[in-house]
Amino acid sequence: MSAARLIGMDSDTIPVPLLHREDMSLKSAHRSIAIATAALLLASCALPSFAQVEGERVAISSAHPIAAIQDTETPAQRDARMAWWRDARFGMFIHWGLYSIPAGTWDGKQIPGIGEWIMNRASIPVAGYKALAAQFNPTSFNAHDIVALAKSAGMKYIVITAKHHDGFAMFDSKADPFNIVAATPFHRDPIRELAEECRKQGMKLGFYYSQDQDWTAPGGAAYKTGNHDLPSHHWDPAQDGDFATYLHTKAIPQMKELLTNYGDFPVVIWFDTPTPDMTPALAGEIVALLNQHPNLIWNNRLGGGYKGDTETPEQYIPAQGYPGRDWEACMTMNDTWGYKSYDNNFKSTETLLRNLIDIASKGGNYLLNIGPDSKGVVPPAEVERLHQVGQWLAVNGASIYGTNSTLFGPEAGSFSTTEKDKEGKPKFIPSWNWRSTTTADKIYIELFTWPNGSFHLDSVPRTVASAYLLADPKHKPLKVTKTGGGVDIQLPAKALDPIATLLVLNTK
Ligand code: FHN
Repeated sequence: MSAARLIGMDSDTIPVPLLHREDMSLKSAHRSIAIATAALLLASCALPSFAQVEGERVAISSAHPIAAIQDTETPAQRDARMAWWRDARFGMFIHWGLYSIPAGTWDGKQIPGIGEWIMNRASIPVAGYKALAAQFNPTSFNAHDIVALAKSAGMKYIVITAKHHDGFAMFDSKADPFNIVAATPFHRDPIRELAEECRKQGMKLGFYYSQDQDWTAPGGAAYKTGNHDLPSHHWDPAQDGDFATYLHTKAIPQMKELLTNYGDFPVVIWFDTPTPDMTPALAGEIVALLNQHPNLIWNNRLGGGYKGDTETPEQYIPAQGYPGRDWEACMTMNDTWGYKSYDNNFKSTETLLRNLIDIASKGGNYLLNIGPDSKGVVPPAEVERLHQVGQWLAVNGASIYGTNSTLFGPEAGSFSTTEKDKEGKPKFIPSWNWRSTTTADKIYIELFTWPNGSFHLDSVPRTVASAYLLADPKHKPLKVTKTGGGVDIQLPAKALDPIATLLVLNTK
């Protein structure tokens, strides 16, 4: 029986296994009963929540053992708390850890899948994996350069893996010795160095923390890959133990460290891969901690029925965003989050920019990943693309930061009448001619395809007073002709940018 069924989720909330997310673990019948009991208390309030890996749904509930800030704040308080994040639109995700040493290869074999999952995918024993720490000496890591890279790309916040599923803390932790300061020859705390640099350079900093999966701490959860056995999906007896004990002795103490040792940071806690191990009661203990930091933003991946602040579509852009919900699409530049030496399948700058614009036009944020190598060097292909994205934003950023979603909609594409998506629903086929973002007195039209002569809108819900191209330093007025409820804007013969030229409509 799937874990989801055991905890009484309705059919709308059963996680659909995908890729590495092949199954979820329950460690014992005893725990199943506890989860089922908790679920019975909450089942009447279950609401579906979407947006993690495409096709997957997780259960959320409107009743919680410990109320979270999202349950108690007023809409105005929420708007104030989310304001900087909504304006930011573009952030840097950093996946960096011990997995950057094997970089996708173990025992001479290239291990399929994402690089940071190598311990699980190659069934590396705990002791063998932990031994990597003695080799980890990323002397080329430079917090100044990484923050400057994010700035040059036009990113407004950074979220770094403080601890990924491998259990290795990339920060100074007194709660657990398997960390970068205590267990490596590096002896430095990159999280502290990044926090200091972010403060200097005016960047916001958030921490990713794998609260549920931990493959090196006894009792930590593990998703199934390959032939890892039920009920725990562990591959080494050293992983066996009690989940609540893991949470009480490692995860919660480490989250306390992260929430108290870095001054005004983190501004975001980015949870990941919740399993049924995270009962509403256990998640409530984490929420009690989060509640002590009332400005914090946290995502929908805590588990235990909490919806958090943000939907987190991963590696895809939803057809219409999530009206009424904050959301952030996280994506890789190649096909891995953690560094893999032989993954060169990088997306083009055009694709990255189109993604950013598409996401902004639907009211979301873009969290774009970099994966530094074992020396702390960011792959040059990533640096190059980020600089190019930043060059576009330096000219056209007004159409992205602090904007709202489109007033139109059909320009994004349409649903196929024949093809189905991963959930069996009509597949969304994007169209790549243009997108639109808005502010109170402007409509921005991001033109991917340059129209011949003029750009036409059938209907505009505002009065268009004038128009110009954002990349034109003189903002020379373009001829605007009213046509019924719509407008025609006369354009020059050539686009000003090969990827996206911004047509700005001043509106009343
Ligand atoms: O398993 C992780 C994965 O390694 C990576 O961290 C991504 C980022 O969103 N989250 C999980 C998969 O959903």
